[in-house]
Parts: sequence; structure tokens; C-alpha cells
Amino acid sequence: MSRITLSQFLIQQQREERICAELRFLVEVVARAVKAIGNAVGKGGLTNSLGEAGGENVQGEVQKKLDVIANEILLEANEWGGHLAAMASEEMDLPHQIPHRYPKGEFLLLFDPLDGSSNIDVNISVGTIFSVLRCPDRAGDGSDVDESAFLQPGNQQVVAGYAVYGAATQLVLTVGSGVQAFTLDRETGSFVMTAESMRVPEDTREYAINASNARWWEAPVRRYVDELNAGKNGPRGKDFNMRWVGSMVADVHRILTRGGIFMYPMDTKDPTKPGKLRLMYEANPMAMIVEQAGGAATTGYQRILDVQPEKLHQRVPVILGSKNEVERVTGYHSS
Ligand code: AFP
Repeated sequence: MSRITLSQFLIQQQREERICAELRFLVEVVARAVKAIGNAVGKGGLTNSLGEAGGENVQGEVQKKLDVIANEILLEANEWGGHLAAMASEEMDLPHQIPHRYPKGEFLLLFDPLDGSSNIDVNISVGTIFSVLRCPDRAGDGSDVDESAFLQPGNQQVVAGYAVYGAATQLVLTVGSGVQAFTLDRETGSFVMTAESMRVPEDTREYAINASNARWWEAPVRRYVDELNAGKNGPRGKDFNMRWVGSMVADVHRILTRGGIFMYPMDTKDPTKPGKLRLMYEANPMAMIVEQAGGAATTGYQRILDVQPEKLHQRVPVILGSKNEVERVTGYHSS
């Protein structure tokens, strides 16, 4: 069976006017960076790149060496092509400006270069998550792009995607017309389409949540999870299974592949942090992908893609996956 490559898919999308040439180039460049990150991750302990880098990121989280390496790979790959106005990353406090020696483009690229990085040292899947926005009101005078340009709700994203570095390296992508998955053929070095139109089943018997936080959950989430755990004899009348990888990419990838609900809900553990995950480069791209695959994504209180960001690195509660389950737990928040 002959399968199309990522490049062929992007050319098709451009011909059908779903993306412009700049966006096609942007995705190709991100895919190239993803291959390089996948190589670095795949070397495991063979190089001196496991362990901590000795610093903290803007979230106050310990940076792993591979976090820093992955961040640099993405910055370097995307700086020179003329397709971006600026970039933002989980690993950098402020937006990254395109050096003056390169032309600037009209898009903004946001990423979490290595999500789930506390899993690297134990050889569990990690990933890269990215989101693309248009840069509003660019002056065209080479001036810096400040944080406010990035503060657009997720419904303004033009592309969203993630790569999962697991047994295979896969790139999952939406340009706003469904979700496609590409698997890296390590022999040819090409990403080859392996799922054309991913769909999240509307119903599921599988859920994902870090249950060690249960004592800090709000009542609606506690009620929902209690009902799932009550199984056949409870109000749901069926047994549910639980899975938690601890790498959002891996958990979301499972849900995209076979259904499920993923929750990192609002909790009272730390009143300054409404949830753990970051809106702009974790929740938004994953929400766009899940919605494009027929699933749903909310904070419990509203659609994630409609949240108006106030800060580049803000956190948001996340409930996403199989539509009927997400709607049920979201409904519990308003009843
Ligand atoms: P790290 O990148 O620090 O490993 O965090 C991963 C993550 O942001 C996300 O990928 C997981 O879903 C979530 O955190 C796991 O959180 P817990 O450590 O609370 O299980």
C-alpha cells in the first residue's frame, strides 16, 4: 500500500488553499526539528544528555538537559526561514525575537519543546507540543514582538500539533481540517501518513487523572471520578479502567487513538495555580487537535479554545477527550 509523506500532504493542503506556502514551510521546519529532538531523546544514556541541566524554567520547574537541547533545536531551526515574527517556549520567560539578520514572517510559533521531561530518565514516552498563531498588527519595522501579540484565544490557532517520542516517533497535526498522524520511517527519514482522519470515540471506558491529587479536587471532579470508580454497580452501570502515563502527549495520543478522558482539573493544592498545564502551548494545541478529531476540551467551566489568555505562561484546568464524558463532567460543574 502506498502512503503519502508529510511533504505530499502539505502540498495537497496548499493546493486546496487550506494553508499558504509560509505555513507549509513552517510545518516542514518543525517536523525537521522534531526528527532531531527524537534522535537526541532516542540516544538515551548513550550521550551525556540525561539528567538535570542545573536550572529552573519560568514555571519554577527543574530543567532537564534534554529540555534545553530540544528548545535550542526548535529555536535554531525556525529562526532563519522568514516565516515567523517571534517564538515563545515553556523554557523561556520572554518571547524569543527573530535575529535582525533574518527576515520576519507573519506567524507566531509557541511550543513546549519536551513535555513530560521528568519521564525521560526512565525511558517513558515524552513529546513536543506546538501551536501557530498569526501575529496581529505587525508594524513591519523590525520592532520586537511583545507578549501581548501572543495573547490570543486558542480558537485563533492556524496549526496545532504534537510529536510523541515513543516506540515510534509520530507527528500528529491539524491545519484546521481534521487530524492526521505521520510516523517517522527511520529508514528513509520521512514522516509517512499512518492515520488520515483521526476520530476520538464519543464514549469510553477509560479515564486518565493523577489520583494522588484527589484530596484537592473540586466537588464536580470528585463526584465524576467516584461514579467511574463505582463501576457496574454505581450510577454509570459499567466498569472503567484508569491509565496515567504522566506525559500529556502520551496520554492524549492514547485518547486520540482509542478514546478516553484526560483530566488535569482545577484543584486547591496551590491557590496561585489553577491546574498544572499551560494554556498557550499545552492545553490550546491539544484542545484544537481533540476538537478537530470530534472530541471536546473544557476547563470544567468553559471551552478551552475560548479562554482569553492574560499571560504567556498561564496555567489552565484541562478536561479533554471523548465528547460524552467531557460533556458530563463539564455539566457537573454547572449543576
Ligand atoms: P513534566 O514536563 O515536568 O514532566 O510535566 C509533565 C506534565 O506537564 C504533563 O505532560 C503531564 O500530563 C503532567 O505534567 C503530569 O503531572 P503529574 O506529575 O502531576 O502526574
